[in-house]
This record gives sequence, C-alpha cells and structure tokens, in this order.
Amino acid sequence: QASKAAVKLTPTKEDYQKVYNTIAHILDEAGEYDDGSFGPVVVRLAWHASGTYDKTTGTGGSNYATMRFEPESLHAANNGLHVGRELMEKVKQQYPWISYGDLWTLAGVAAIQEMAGPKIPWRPGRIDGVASNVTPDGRLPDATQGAQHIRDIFYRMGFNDQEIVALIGAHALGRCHSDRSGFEGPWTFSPTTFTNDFYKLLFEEKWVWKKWSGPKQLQDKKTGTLMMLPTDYVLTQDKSFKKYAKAYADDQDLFFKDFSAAFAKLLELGVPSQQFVASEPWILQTLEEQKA
Ligand code: CCH
Repeated sequence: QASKAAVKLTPTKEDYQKVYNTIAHILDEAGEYDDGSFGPVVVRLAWHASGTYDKTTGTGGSNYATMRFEPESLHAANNGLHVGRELMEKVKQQYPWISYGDLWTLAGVAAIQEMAGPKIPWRPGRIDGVASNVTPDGRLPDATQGAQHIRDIFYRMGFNDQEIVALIGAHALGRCHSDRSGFEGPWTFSPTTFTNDFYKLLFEEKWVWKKWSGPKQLQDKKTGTLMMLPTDYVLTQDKSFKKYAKAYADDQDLFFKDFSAAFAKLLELGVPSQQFVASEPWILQTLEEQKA
C-alpha cells in the first residue's frame, strides 16, 4: 500500500479556493501599509506578470512568471512589485504545488473580488519557466506618453480600444508612489474599493497640471489630493477612447462586465490552451459568500 505522502493528486477547484482564501486573508493584514490593503499592489503584480505578452512572437505573459528573475524583476516598470512577490512567497510555502504564474494571477483575481469588484473567471495551468524566458524591457506602458503609445502596447497584446479603456479602470485602485514610479497619489477617494470612480472623476473634475519637480501628472483642481497620469487623461482626449470611458462613467455594471472579460483575457495571455486543467474558467467565491 502506497504511503499517504507518495500519493499525488491533481489539485481540484476546492484546493484553489483554499489558496484564494489564504490570499484574501493576507491582503487584509496590511496594517499601516498604504491605505490598509495589499490588494492594489497585488492587482498590479498580476497585470505586469501578464502584460508582457507579445502576440506576434507568442512570448511573455503569465505562463512562466518570469518577473521572478533578473533583469525583469529590476525593470523600472516593476519597481515596488517585490512587495507583492514577497507576500505571495508566504502563500507558496503553504501550497508548494501551485505554480507562480497561477499564484500571482489568482492573487489578482482574489484582490479584485475581495475589493468589491466583479467576479473574474480564472483557471489554473501556468507552469514555472526559467531565467532565459525573461522578457525584454519596454513591454509595459509608459505613463508619460500618449494615445499612440497606449495602442502600440495593448494592440501588441491583442486588445482593442474598448478593452484598453476597461482595463485602465483598475486605476480606481491603489496609488502612485514617488519612490516607485516617480508619480504620487491616488486616483480616487476609495483606493481599496473597486468602482467606476476613475472614469467619473476623469469627466466630473477639472484636471490641472501639478506644479512640482516630479514627472508631469494632473491633479484635481478642487482638492488637489487626487491624480491622473498623462496616459489616463488621454482617455478623455482621444475620440475612440473617450466613447468607452464615458460609457463606463455612466454605467458601473457595464464597466464591471467589460473589465471582468478583459482582465480574465489578460491573465490567460501566452498560456498554451492545452496546459489548462479545466476547459472553462472557474468562478471562485469571495470570503463573504462562503460565510453565507
Ligand atoms: Fe497601472 N500604474 N498603468 N494599471 N496600476 C500604476 C499603479 C497601478 C500605468 C501606470 C501605472 C494598468 C494600466 C496602466 C494598477 C493596475 C493597472 C502606477 C504607479 C503607474 C505609473 C506605480 C507606483 O508608483 O506604485 C499605465 C501607463 C497604464 C496603461 O496605460 C492596468 C491595465 C492595470 C490593471 C488591470 C494598479 C492596481 C495600481 C496601483 C498599485 C499600488 O501599489 O497601489
């Protein structure tokens, strides 16, 4: 008879729900960190792990979790994401069978859902790569640029204008840190709750250039406490982007539906479909739903 330890079973949806739950609890144990949640930085980790995808060469994306390796871990765009990676290391120790790509993307899903966002369909199947799989610098967007740059970057991943605008709405969450990106401040008054406030504020507030020695960014004229990146502001200036941004400002349900679809797509970029364990993505439950 085989000893218990030798029996290796394929993890089930219930096993991944357990990992989700562990992540959800850790996101909340942030104490004085930022606005009291690790949720936003973990969403950013999932996005930067996935957003390196290049559809022409099929390289990049979340499959190999290459941000673990230098030089990708040191790319300026990834400044500060060691916070998220180190948090996830604790989860990895508890569930050594999960791949880093699955862990980081699942953490992004848990963070969105626990911060009152939409359900994000997700399934496991990413495998760990090696250092030679790292992606070149420059695949993630540069906040100082304009509409052409945003399109170049996101079209390379296979997204259209509507999906681009929906994805950037994640800036309802979190904040910029001058010691990470050079930019400073939050986009909304509720940076740990997923809302369509990013778009609402873009249109409702008057935005003026911040007078400071840091990189060019906008601030709301009324309070001076909120910020927009040049690339965020472009969503109100470019005709095609503006159409979608306005629609999301007016309709939170539409934003939730479109964000969910685009974010789920982002998290699967570059993962060969035969690697997926389940033929359809799963919907995992929030901690709150499991209480009921
Ligand atoms: Fe972003 N983002 N992002 N972003 N981002 C920053 C922070 C967050 C750009 C630039 C920046 C997406 C798209 C873009 C988050 C999610 C997403 C920062 C500040 C910059 C700069 C980093 C710092 O200083 O800590 C640009 C440019 C684009 C596209 O044009 C997309 C897409 C997503 C997810 C779907 C989240 C969340 C944060 C907050 C992180 C935190 O630590 O609070």
